[in-house]
Amino acid sequence: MSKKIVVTGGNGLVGSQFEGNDYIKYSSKLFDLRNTNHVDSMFRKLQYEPFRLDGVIHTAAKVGGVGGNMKYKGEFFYDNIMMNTNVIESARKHNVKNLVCFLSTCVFPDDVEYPLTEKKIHLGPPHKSNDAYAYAKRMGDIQIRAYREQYGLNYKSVIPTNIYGPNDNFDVENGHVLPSLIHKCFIARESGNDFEVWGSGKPLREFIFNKDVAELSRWVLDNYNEDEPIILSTSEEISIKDLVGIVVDEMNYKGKVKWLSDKPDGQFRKPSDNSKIKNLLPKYKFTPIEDGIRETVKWFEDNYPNIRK
Ligand code: NAP
Ligand code: GFB
Repeated sequence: MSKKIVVTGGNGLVGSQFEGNDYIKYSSKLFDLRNTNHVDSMFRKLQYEPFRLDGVIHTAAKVGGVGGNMKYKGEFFYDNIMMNTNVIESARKHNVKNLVCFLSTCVFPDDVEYPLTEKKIHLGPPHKSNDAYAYAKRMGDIQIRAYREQYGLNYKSVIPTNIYGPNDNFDVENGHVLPSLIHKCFIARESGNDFEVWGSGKPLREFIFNKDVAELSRWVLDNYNEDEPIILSTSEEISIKDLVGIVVDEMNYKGKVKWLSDKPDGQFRKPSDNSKIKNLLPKYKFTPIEDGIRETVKWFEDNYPNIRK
């Protein structure tokens, strides 16, 4: 009997990168993962398929950038805590032995000694801009540890930094910084208006390409079996100002960049320590940010206007 891995959120930025016969994916239109009955029917249905369910990569989440996180705190808390709770519990009930849960570097405390390591998740409150989402995600870590301890399951969590790539959500108000910048730069180039960027440009961020996240989290599913989450990061910081410079070059934008100082800067920085994944996979080559942005811009231009936005 062949083996399959369920990818929740299979249409998303990360989920879309799991390609081939190993994977089975369902849209939220078929199973709303906030609903316990839906999640149970998804796993029950899988038991009658002509393949064996070999693991779950749980990417589904309510996700957004600093704007979305500040505006929709209730939804970001409820949707994420319900999805994680349901998926992990139903996987257990249906005898799934291996599962990867997605956290995010925003789970870390705002005020903590840098760099961020896997041991520092619960040492203080997260940054105010995304506290609701961060607390919901932190509970994924607690649930995974509890299920490992009580049930002896090979469940574990990954902590990626800011992810970008083809198939992102290019929503200019609620999306993450890179897809928002690409979309806004495109609109400015086509309309002749200024390219409006939020904040001071001084904050620092770390970015990871969606294909790298998919490859690494599949590796984690197959090879990692620890209660401590694992950070997926290049550990290379870039300022928002320099990021804007790369987007402007790649989009061939010749107009004016206008900085909107009344828009949020968010957390100043969140530098992460990637030594754990580096020690386990010393030869892994992360996609350089310039190459990843070039591929994302090409994908955006090729697919516009049929993009998520
Ligand atoms: P995404 O592009 O927004 O995709 C999320 C997917 O979740 C969507 O395809 C959506 O499915 C699904 N989903 C949302 N609500 C659902 C519901 N109620 N029921 C079923 N499915 C639902 O997100 P992503 O950027 O790929 O994020 C993947 C994971 O990485 C998330 O857990 C996120 O927290 C984490 N993460 C993301 C970032 C980042 O910068 N993007 C950074 C760190 C961690 P449909 O399309 O079918 O509606
Ligand atoms: O990706 P982002 O929205 O989220 O990046 P975070 C925010 C940074 O980019 C801030 C600047 O410093 C903004 O001032 N920025 C500049 C912009 N222009 C724009 C723009 O047009 N749109 C956006 N969105 N930002 C998120 C968390 O934090 O990180 C999430 O809120 C998640 O929960 C994600 O964990 C990885 O990096 O601040």
